[in-house]
Amino acid sequence: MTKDPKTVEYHSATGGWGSVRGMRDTALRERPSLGALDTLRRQNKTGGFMCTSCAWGKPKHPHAFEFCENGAKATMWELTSHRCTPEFFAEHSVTELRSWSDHDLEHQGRLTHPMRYDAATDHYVPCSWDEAFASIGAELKTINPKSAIFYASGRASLETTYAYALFARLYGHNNLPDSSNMCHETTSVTLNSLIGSPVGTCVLDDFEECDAIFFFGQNAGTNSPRFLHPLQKAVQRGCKVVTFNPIREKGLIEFISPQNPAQMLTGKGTQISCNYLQVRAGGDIAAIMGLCKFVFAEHERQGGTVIDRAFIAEHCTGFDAFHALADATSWERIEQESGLSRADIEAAGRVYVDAKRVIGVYGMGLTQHVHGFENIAMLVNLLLMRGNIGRPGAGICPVRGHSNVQGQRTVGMSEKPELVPLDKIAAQFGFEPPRDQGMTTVDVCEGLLDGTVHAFIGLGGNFLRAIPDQSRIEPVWEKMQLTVQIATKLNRGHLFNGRTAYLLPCLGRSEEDIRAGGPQTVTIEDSFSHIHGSLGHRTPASEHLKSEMAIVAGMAMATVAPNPNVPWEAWTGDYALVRDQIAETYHEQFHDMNARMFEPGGFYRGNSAREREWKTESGKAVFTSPEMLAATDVADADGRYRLVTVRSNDQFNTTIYGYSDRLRGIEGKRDVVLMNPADIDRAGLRAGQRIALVGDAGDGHARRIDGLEIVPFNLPDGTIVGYYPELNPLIAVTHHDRQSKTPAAKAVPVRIEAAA
Ligand SMILES: Nc1nc2c(c(=O)[nH]1)N[C@H]1C(S)=C(S)[C@@H](COP(=O)(O)OP(=O)(O)OC[C@H]3O[C@@H](n4cnc5c(=O)[nH]c(N)nc54)[C@H](O)[C@@H]3O)O[C@H]1N2
Ligand SMILES: Nc1nc2c(c(=O)[nH]1)N[C@H]1C(S)=C(S)[C@@H](COP(=O)(O)OP(=O)(O)OC[C@H]3O[C@@H](n4cnc5c(=O)[nH]c(N)nc54)[C@H](O)[C@@H]3O)O[C@H]1N2
Ligand SMILES: [Mo]
Repeated sequence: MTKDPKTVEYHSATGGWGSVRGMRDTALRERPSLGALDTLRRQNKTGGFMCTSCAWGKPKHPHAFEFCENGAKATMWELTSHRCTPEFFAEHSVTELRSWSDHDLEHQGRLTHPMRYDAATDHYVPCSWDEAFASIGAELKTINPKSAIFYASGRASLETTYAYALFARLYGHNNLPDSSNMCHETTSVTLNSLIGSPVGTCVLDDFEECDAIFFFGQNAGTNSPRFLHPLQKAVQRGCKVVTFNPIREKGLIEFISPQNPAQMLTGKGTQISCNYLQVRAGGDIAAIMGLCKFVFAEHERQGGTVIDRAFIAEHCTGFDAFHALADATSWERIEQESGLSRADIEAAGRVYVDAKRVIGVYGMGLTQHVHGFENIAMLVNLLLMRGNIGRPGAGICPVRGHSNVQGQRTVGMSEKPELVPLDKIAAQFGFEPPRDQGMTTVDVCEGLLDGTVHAFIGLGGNFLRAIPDQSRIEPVWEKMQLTVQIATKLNRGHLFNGRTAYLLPCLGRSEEDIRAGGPQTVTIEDSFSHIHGSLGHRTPASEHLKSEMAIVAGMAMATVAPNPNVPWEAWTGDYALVRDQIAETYHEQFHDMNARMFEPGGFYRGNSAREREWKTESGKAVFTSPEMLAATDVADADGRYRLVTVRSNDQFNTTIYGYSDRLRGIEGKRDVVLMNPADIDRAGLRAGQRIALVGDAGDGHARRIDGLEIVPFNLPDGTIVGYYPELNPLIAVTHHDRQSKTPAAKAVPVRIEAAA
């Protein structure tokens, strides 16, 4: 593993003392309330609360401290002693706050009071909860329900989400996009159509049995650090890890476990990847095609023993067409499109062929592309060739982002009516739910641009900052009649308001939620389809906060006609009653939910594809023959780059904890473009120079960000990297996965211009 002295990088392993310092820096900044350490000790353990950071599984036998640097930061960020009060809003106008950074806005601390936006003074002013609910209900009643959007950001519990989606349907729409629409919606659509399950087929135990793990575009060290423990264990028992990623991400190279005193003291970690292939952005269809070609060739060479023909004959369709396509695709094109050499791809293919059980892991590096569907379909092809789906130690493993984003989809938060048991819901609650397609995130953006969206409710999140084409959408956002944001902290999305606008502060998951029926538990679903109860213990940040469930119920009661089967008050007093309803709607998966929610390791709701029961149209698992080899449809051209937007370990999405991307060696700044030294030379630029990036979508809209600093970095030619969300204005809303409409935040076509 060579080090290029001309590029910036981090010279230590992931984990280790660096991660401990990372947590300390957040603690010093946030001065979390006394007792936060006690909360951390209970994090991700039965009877404790489930981390609000990522969705990685919670093991049956947790570590003494079952949290990572990011989970600790997320908890301290929520339990901060800073408060964002009515006095703060009296001091600063909303327009003034728009010039603040994402970090500075959230750093003000927890929101304490319900607030109404007063357009006359351009300030948020305090209001009562009753006033807020009455006014929201009155506004919603005057508009066509089909023009209202109920968004959720993947954190709210199964109980709240179930009630929220029911509220939307009682009111009259399926416009229920959640953050999944910008994230793993490509997974839901692709896996559902190819293997008949919208979620991954692996469980945590599979990582104890697999012989190889193939990683595509998932940055475990930064984004799901607790994954590094099972990964390290797997490597130590001889499992091979092969990584495809344009960036040499530290966590997939070396890891020092902060839970291991010997490693901490000696500074000697575990090497993770045995093969690391720096595929160019958008090059995975080609790279995986190369792997598959190698498997076909080895099958011939080894006398027909490599491909699992029996499995394919019994379980799959489309194999022959795919075989013909692989034969017809030349290595020359594969090398050109992937940016990898045939020798490197074949060496990786050798690991695949030699392994009995293989897991395919992936993240945003596959989903957030114009041909994200085909990216994932190619990974499915590769796995199916050797029967690596539906047996222990093997499978497909999309790593989900938000802690309950998968669960929200499971319990009805979906704009796709075909994914929701609407007949069951109709019978259970005695009303006719809408059956038409609701709006995805991209549909909402387009609806805002053409003026057909009139109300937006955000159950958490920072929609306006997370979407593409932000600079075009911010001004039209304010034409809406009603905007409501339910949040813990102030963010940029709260600074653009409809004619009537409310900012409603809620409890965080680590906080005690005492209702008529006593302290309330909530539940969430992790990336492995396991359901966990979560009990908050901390004193709420302010006495004026309400739980998300109470806020949803408050809005619903003010908006929809009373329904004897939907007792909002009773549900708000005792969430167990909502769990009974979830168990009724989704009986097979959620039966006895109240009794099972504290099972160690969570209860498993099952997955048909894991059992090799394929709930697809053909009843079989599907081989796909993609028509393209590049995951983008923008041709290569002189001066055009493929921009990848990524996260640092010092942020959680639009929440910017600080300015240290320790694992990439970038400190104190985020206004950067990473570029390889040869590309810098070719473009006649120099390290440290300030430039502008401009969008190159070719649709006539100007997209530009000025003043970015060039940082030399080890990357494939033509691939450049910058930070999300700062660079979102460069992404055209039309740049999305063609099948699922997930915005394509990777391989964004851009050019470089002189800074203004
Ligand atoms: N600390 C932290 N943790 C988080 C989050 C956070 O913001 N901060 N966000 C959470 C959320 S919501 C999510 S969805 C997950 C996201 O976690 P990831 O799925 O890891 O998402 P990204 O950070 O976008 O990084 C994607 C990775 O794909 C690589 N990549 C980019 N383009 C390509 C490509 O064309 N091919 C291949 N093979 N690789 C590519 C990038 O170099 C990067 O390593 O993390 C969750 N956890
Ligand atoms: N360019 C680019 N764009 C991207 C991505 C990318 O990789 N590149 N990634 C996409 C992905 S994967 C995702 S998931 C989206 C994320 O989009 P969102 O989920 O909408 O954004 P977050 O930044 O996670 O939301 C942060 C806000 O949530 C609120 N919050 C925090 N905790 C709670 C809580 O417990 N309850 C409530 N009600 N509110 C809370 C706080 O006010 C905080 O400011 O962004 C997407 N956008
Ligand atoms: Mo995400």
